[in-house]
Amino acid sequence: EERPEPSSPRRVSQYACQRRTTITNHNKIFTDAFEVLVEQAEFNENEGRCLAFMRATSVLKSLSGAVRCLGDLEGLPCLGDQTKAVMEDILECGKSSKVQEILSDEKYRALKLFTSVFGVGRKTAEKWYRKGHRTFDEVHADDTIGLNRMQKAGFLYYSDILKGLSRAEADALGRIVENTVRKIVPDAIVALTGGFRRGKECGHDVDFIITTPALGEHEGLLGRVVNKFQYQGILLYHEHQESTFDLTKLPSRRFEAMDHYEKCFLVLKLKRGLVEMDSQMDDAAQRQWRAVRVDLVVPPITHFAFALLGWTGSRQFERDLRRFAQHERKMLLDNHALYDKTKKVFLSAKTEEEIFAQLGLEYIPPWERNA
Ligand code: DGT
Ligand code: MG
Repeated sequence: EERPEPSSPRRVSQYACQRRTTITNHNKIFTDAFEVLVEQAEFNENEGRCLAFMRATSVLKSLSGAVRCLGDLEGLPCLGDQTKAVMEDILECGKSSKVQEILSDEKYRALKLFTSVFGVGRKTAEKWYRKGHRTFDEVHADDTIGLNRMQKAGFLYYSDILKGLSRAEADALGRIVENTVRKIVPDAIVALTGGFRRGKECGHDVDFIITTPALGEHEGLLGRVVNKFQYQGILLYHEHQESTFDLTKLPSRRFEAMDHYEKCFLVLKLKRGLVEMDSQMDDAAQRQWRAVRVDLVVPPITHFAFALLGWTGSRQFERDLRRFAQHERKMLLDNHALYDKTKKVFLSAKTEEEIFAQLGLEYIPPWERNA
């Protein structure tokens, strides 16, 4: 008697830090829809719904093939009735009516537009919406609205920043940052982090971690780097945040809180490549340069591994690393440190591999953290 091969039992973890997620997403049709639902839930401050759709999105991204029917979802974590209903809609009609409805919703569209400006968060967008504004022109025409420096830069370089950067542009910027930093501290460490470290082909900004092998030598470095950018004529905007780092503080439980390292949010001029120059040019394109967003973060060398792990992302990977640490290991993890609540000690680490090991996790390389 012939028996069908039992389908291999799938053991997919509920934690993104126990899954390997490359940039190849076989379920984009579903995850694109979920991302709209996440955003809508964020705008409405519905944290539970937001988390549910973020986790579902992340699980689908980790799959090695496309989901063809709801049966394919058997045994997968984080997929509840709500997410399955949306997927069923997409499987049947090619799109979700719920998502279509949101995409044409006036409030969603306005908030989406406003938050696409560098320096405009959900709260500001909501404020502008409640004043009755729906377009940038309406915002600009309102004298009662005062834009901060970051928002002014955001509008000034809007289309350049919105376009984001290619891998080649990120590499070119990496060389500029590295050359500038090394003129000040020759043996400084400049590490590409964020989405590009995970292997993404494009990104909304480029993120770098900068530090020095000699402890203490990183102090004052960032200010000097920014001065050099200014001198080179490539500095369009910068917001420098001083370190508020405190070694004795326990890791933060709140994920969304920014870390305490000294950092700088920048808009820099990047020279255009020759290839681009040939193509049809509008006014903006006739400039020899374009504006790009760059983040520089400067931890002390002792905390380099934690900063690198924290800034490599993805956001969902980071969220689940922290959740795993807390719920499975009774440890607290953030961009600065790992703390064992049972033993009441900080666990140090020189490399990302050591942090994974301290957590009792299999090491996941950056290109498999696209959760
Ligand atoms: P993108 O949009 O192409 O630049 O993609 P990513 O993944 O580079 O995203 P980005 O640049 O916003 O942030 C890089 C990583 O840094 C992100 O995965 C997590 C971390 N990060 C950035 N901002 C925050 C924050 O406000 N809080 C926390 N906890 N982490 C952050
Ligand atoms: Mg980034």
